Amino acid sequence: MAVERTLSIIKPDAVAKNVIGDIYSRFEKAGLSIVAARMLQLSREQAEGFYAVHKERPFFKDLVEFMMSGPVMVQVLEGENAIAKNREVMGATNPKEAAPGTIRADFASSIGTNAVHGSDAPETAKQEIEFFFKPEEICPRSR
Ligand code: RTP
Ligand code: MG
Repeated sequence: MAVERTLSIIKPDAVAKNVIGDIYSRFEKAGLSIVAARMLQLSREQAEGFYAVHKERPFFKDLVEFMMSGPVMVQVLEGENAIAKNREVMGATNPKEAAPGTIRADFASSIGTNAVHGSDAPETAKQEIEFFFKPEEICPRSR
């Protein structure tokens, strides 16, 4: 299996719940290493730019407002099969459909307020990592 990198965001609701450490622990237990991280408050431009793929969707405005509503923790996760593994640990977008023990089952309150983001494919992972981090800000664990 290939070593991959993926972009993860702990969204404002989960930061406000004070569960950054709990979520980091789940990543690490799943074999994912945090190789870059930054806390920031997204500007409207950043939130709209990051979710530009959804700009025609009815939930876009609410999504942007929510992502700007408080600080987020942004990290690059590295490990074997990291993109799929992170999405497995996250659980389904809608917490009502998320498997027990997943981050969204435990911390998300609705489909819009759903605790975490994770890249969904190699190409989007690359774009999303570049959106937040310069190459020299990433500290690879693998050789
Ligand atoms: P994410 O991008 O945040 O990791 O989530 P995802 O892949 O599981 O879901 P995606 O389809 O990419 O949607 C992005 C985010 O938009 C919000 N959403 N709201 N109200 C709605 O029907 C609705 N649908 C999607 C969610 O917060 C979702 O995470
Ligand atoms: Mg998505």
